Order: sequence, then structure tokens, then C-alpha cells
Amino acid sequence: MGIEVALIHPPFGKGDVRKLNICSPPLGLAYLGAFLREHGHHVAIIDAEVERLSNTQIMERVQTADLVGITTTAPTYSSALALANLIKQSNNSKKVVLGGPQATFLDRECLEKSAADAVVRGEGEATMLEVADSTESGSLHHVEGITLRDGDAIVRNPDRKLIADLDEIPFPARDLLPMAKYLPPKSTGVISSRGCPFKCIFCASSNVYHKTFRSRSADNVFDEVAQLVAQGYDNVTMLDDNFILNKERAFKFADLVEENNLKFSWSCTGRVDSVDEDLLGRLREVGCNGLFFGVESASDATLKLIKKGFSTDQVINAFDVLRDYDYATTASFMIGLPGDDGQKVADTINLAKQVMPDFAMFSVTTPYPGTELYDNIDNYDLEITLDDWSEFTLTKPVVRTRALSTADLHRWFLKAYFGFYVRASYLRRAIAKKQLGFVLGPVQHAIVDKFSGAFSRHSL
Ligand code: B12
Ligand code: SF4
Repeated sequence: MGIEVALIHPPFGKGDVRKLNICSPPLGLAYLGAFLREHGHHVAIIDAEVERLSNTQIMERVQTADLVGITTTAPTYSSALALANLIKQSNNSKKVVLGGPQATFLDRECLEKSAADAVVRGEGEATMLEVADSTESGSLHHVEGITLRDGDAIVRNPDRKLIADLDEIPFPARDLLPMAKYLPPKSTGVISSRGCPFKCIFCASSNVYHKTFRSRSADNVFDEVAQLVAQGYDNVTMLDDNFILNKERAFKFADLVEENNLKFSWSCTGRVDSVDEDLLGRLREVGCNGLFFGVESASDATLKLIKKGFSTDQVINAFDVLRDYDYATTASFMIGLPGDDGQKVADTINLAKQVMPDFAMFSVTTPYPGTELYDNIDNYDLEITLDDWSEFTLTKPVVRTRALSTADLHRWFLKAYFGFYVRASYLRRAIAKKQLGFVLGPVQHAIVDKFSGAFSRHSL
């Protein structure tokens, strides 16, 4: 039998986030969709952002749903709350729940500020299934992992245990998404692990999954990728926090790709302290051509303060090693970290130039809920200067450091991009490596930004 469930990726709120051109499938919802469907429910996923749907159009699409789930990040938070209210106003008997990182850490506020029935905290599959199964009977009070209303009170039920074996979860239901609308074409993301054991103070990743790291088996990841290649995808991005953390699994995945002669190009994420020459060589042999690393700062004292867990020497060594393997490397840096002054930011930009990744991403420090930075902002001598979540996009300064105002940070942000990309040595290499097309994107955005106050990036 089952009930009708609609899962919504809401449109971005106001602010400049649209200029970021984020055009990736919401895989979290696709995972929920697959899981609910496997257990007999009827699911539709509505990506209101990529389909540019108005609230009226969204309301039409959820008309027959018994249960509506809305995902949230900071930039979609206000539209998620507004939608929850609209849906409840039009039909109060429809159950509406919120999920995703922003709602997980602002669960009480979500229920104070909207008419939603509940918030699903953290990993959603098993909890949402229980919510769906309970929707017919009416009461959600026994469901672990949710925050809900009890009369006038808001009650946080105990956390739910994480799913022990990620291989048991079906592959994300991409068939429920308008896949042709995402960019780049014939390319998609895969999530081969969940969580991160590190504790960087600016990152919510480790807290979404209770500071644990769980990975799918190499066979299970290979099966998904093989299915995608058979469907016509020729490029895959491993969106994990750190794909190469589990080296044995990464080697096994490479073996499977080779044994099955699977032809596709792919890229993945890592930490500079996980760089291993044998692994780098092996992954390169089986089509991996891009690696993403978070570097953040050129100051060892800052790296220690933000609990990054590695030193600048390790950064420099890792990029020395990487140069021999012909990967397109991306390094991500942060501007406006605790203690940053002009000199420290200049040093960070210089480190970017010194280690010479193929692409550098700069973001302004943004304290998201669920991070140590957000919870203890005063301890880090930062001041939040904006309270509009839709502006929390990593591109617009929303904090000031003791030494740098938001205007200073904005100037440094632009300087970082221009300083890194608009250099003869960089451009010569980009031309030689046929990367100029990719480089023009960020530079063009930076020029747009100079006049509009926004810029495109994402630090996974
Ligand atoms: C990959 C990734 C992306 C990809 C998107 C990938 C995708 N396909 O969804 C891209 C590059 C597009 C992206 C963009 C952004 N991202 Co991002 N991203 C991530 C990352 C590294 C992994 C996300 C992921 O796929 N996890 C695996 C899936 C299975 O989990 P999930 O999506 O969280 O969904 C599960 C649960 O959250 C829950 N759930 C989610 N939604 C819902 C809804 C309901 C109803 C229910 C019941 C449950 C539920 O159930 C799902 C299944 O278990 C996370 C960090 C992390 N490890 O979580 C950051 C993260 C989610 N991103 C973050 C940010 C800030 C952004 C951007 C704002 C950055 C920017 N300026 O570009 C944008 C916003 C995008 C948006 N649509 O709103 C922050 C969010 C913090 C916050 N409070 O907003 C995170 C946590 C990283 C961080 N900085 O700490 N991101
Ligand atoms: S920044 Fe990277 S290493 Fe640090 S906690 Fe987040 S995902 Fe883990």
C-alpha cells in the first residue's frame, strides 16, 4: 500500500546565491526517495531550485501528498520555512517535516518559526521511513531522531542510531530527479562514504553523522558507478568528505574499475595528510584525474586553532608529490579565519601561489550551525555581522575578525581570486594544460562580483 510522499529541494532564498549557479542533484533526497520506495511508499522529488518553480507550482505538485519532506541548507532555510507554512495553511492534515543540515542543528527554531510537524535530525532514511509508516496512524511521538511538538512544548526525541551497513541502502533514486537539468551534462556525483572523523571547527560535516566515518564497500560503489556509466554518464565526482581516507577500499575500487574495463573519468576528495604515492599512481591509472583538498590557511597557528590536524609543511609536501601525477588539483582556502589580519590573508594567498594547484577556491569564513565555530563564536574572537541565512554562502563576508571588517574581507576575497588566477605564470600553465576554459569561469565571476557583491564557490 504505502502513502504518497513528496520531497522538496526548496528554491534558494533571497541574496546572491543564484549567481553561484549551484546545479547539482540533491542526492540526500534521492537517497530518501529510494529508501521509501523500496519500503512500499510512493515518492515524488521536486527540485524547485533547478526547475525554477514558484510556490504556487510547488503547492500544485504536493496537492495529493500525505507527507511532505523539505530539505534545508542555510541558503534554502527561509524558503523551506515559508513553504512549510504554506503547505500547512492550505491543508493542516498533511504532515510536513524538515530535514538536512540546517534544520538538524536549528531543530527547535524550525518548529518555533514554522508550522512544520517535525524535524528529522541527521541521517534521514530510517527515520523518514518510520515517519511515513506512522503518518497513517497519526502519531510521531515514538519516532527516534526527530524533534516535534507536544502541546505547546517542543520535544527532542533521542538520537537514532546510524545505519550500520551503508551497502544496505539502495542507490539514490536519480530517476525521480530531472537529471537532464543538472550541470555539467553526463556528469554526476556519488557519495561513497558518510561522515568525517576530523573536527575542523568551521565544518558541520563531522557533526551531521556524529563524528563517525562509514564507508560503502568498494563493490557497492563500483556497482553504482557501473550503472551510471551504462546510463551514459562519463564523469563522476566522489562527493565524500575524504574518499581516500580508507586506502584499502580505494585500491579495491581501482582494481574493480580495471578488471571490468570501465571507462569513465572521475575525481575525488582527500586530505593532504592522506596523500600516498602508490595510491595516487593507481587511481590515476583508472581514470581519476581530479583531486580536491582543503588547505585553509598558511599559518600553522591558525591550522592548529581551527583543529585542521595538519601543518603547512604537509601541505607543501603533498603538492610536491601531486605534481608528478598529472592530476587537476583544486585547493580550497579560507579568508577571515580567527586571528586573520591582512598579513595572514596575504600569506594564505601566497601559499596558494606557491603550491600551485590547478584551481584555487577561496571562501570567506562562515559559521554554520552544527560547527564549533558557530557554537562558540566568542571564543574565536569573530563577530557575526549578518543574520540573514540566505547570505551564508561562503562568498559574502558574514563575520568580521578583530583586525578585518567585512568590507576588508570582501576586498581580500577579490584580491585572492585575481591574485591567484591573473598571473602570467598561472595563465601560461593553464594554456599548456588546456585548462583555460575552466579558469575563465572563476575570473569572469570575479569580474561580475566586483560590481554585484557575490562570487561563486563551494568548499565541499
Ligand atoms: C556534496 C555537498 C554539496 C554538493 C551537493 C551534493 C548533493 N548532491 O546533494 C554541492 C557542491 C552542490 C553543495 C552545495 C552547497 N553546500 Co554543500 N555539502 C556537501 C557535503 C560535502 C556532502 C553532502 C551529501 O551529499 N551528503 C550525503 C547525503 C546522503 O546526505 P545529506 O545530503 O545530508 O542528506 C541526508 C540527511 O541530511 C537527511 N536529509 C537531508 N535532507 C532531508 C530532508 C528531509 C525531509 C529528511 C527527512 C531528511 C533529510 O537525510 C539524507 C539521507 O541520510 C556536505 C557535508 C556533509 N558531509 O554533510 C556539505 C554541506 C551540506 N554543504 C554545505 C553548504 C554550506 C553548501 C552551500 C551553501 C555552499 C555554497 N556556497 O556553494 C551549497 C548549498 C547547496 C544547496 N542546495 O542548498 C554545508 C551546509 C551547512 C548549512 N547549515 O547550510 C555542509 C554541511 C558543509 C559544511 N560547510 O559544513 N554541497
Ligand atoms: S573540513 Fe574536511 S577534514 Fe575537516 S571536518 Fe570537514 S570534512 Fe572533515
